[in-house]
Amino acid sequence: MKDKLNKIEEAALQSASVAASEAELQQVRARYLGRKGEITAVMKGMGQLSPEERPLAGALANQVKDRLEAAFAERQESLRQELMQQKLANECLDVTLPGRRRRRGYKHPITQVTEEIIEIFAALGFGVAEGPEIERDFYNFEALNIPKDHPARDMQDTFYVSEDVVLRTHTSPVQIRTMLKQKPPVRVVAPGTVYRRDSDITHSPMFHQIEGFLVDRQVTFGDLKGILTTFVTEFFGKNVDVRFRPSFFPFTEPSAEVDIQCVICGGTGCRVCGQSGWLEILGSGMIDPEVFKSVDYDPELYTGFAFGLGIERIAMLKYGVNDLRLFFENDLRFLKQF
Ligand code: 2U9
Repeated sequence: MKDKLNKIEEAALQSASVAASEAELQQVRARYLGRKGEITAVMKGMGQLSPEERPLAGALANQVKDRLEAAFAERQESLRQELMQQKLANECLDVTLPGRRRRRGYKHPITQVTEEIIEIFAALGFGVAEGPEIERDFYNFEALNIPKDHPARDMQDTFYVSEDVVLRTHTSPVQIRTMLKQKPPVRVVAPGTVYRRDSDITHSPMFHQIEGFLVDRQVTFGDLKGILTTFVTEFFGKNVDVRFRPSFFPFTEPSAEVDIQCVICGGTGCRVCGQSGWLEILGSGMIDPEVFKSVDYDPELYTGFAFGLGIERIAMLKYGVNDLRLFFENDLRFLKQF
């Protein structure tokens, strides 16, 4: 009996010492100390011993059992330590490493310029209005005194959805809709996307405009000049020269285009300004009485002015961009510079 127990103990200690994980050790433990284990079997067999032999054998078996329990516990602890050391080595964290820089998004330059223009006009008391990009002929042309045979209605310039429906060629229909909803005094700017059948380095079939208008009693061309000069000097700087040049639009009379001193050459003449020293930046005029009639404003009572500008063109001049298509290519190397 004693020999047998010694052999079992030796084998159990050997197995425990080579068990490579807690699970393996658990199996070893079950094999020797479990309900069907070898030590348990020996203890169960003690019934066959004589009553004199039994206490000694029992004490011996219990001692072996206790030593094995202790040895298994010790092995288990050292396996746990090993595992912990391994984990610490693999999962080490260097808290002194510099953090990863997060890349921030930017507003598109066209959005930035649009917001800057809106802000200047907001400070002058103008609100903001928006409208649909797919428009009825009436709002885009008819109400704006653009007669049926006017070149602006030519298939060359306009995307037709149907005979009566177009992609708006300017944001002017927003002003028509505003006037139909609201009586004077009104002061509104209308920013938005517009569409024209045109495509080269200075024209895109989709581009952005901001138009504005003011209607009240006794509004004069002097008011137009004052507001637009303020806008131009706020946007391009106090020192830039401004001039008003007579022009024609079907929806304004009289009409004027506004030029600034060329921001590239300072007025001496270059390729950008076509050697003239001046850059055209917006169109404007006193709203034609015919337009007032189509929105049921009394032209005897009210006068007003309107203006329009292309945002891409203004952004190109402000930032010295020479190809309008760059704004629509979404190349981050370009966009990041704003
Ligand atoms: C109403 C009455 C009048 C808006 C105006 C212009 C002159 C103009 C162009 C600038 C560059 C369009 O983007 S562009 O090609 N616009 O020159 N726009 S007056 O006049 C209006 C608008 C609405 C009811």
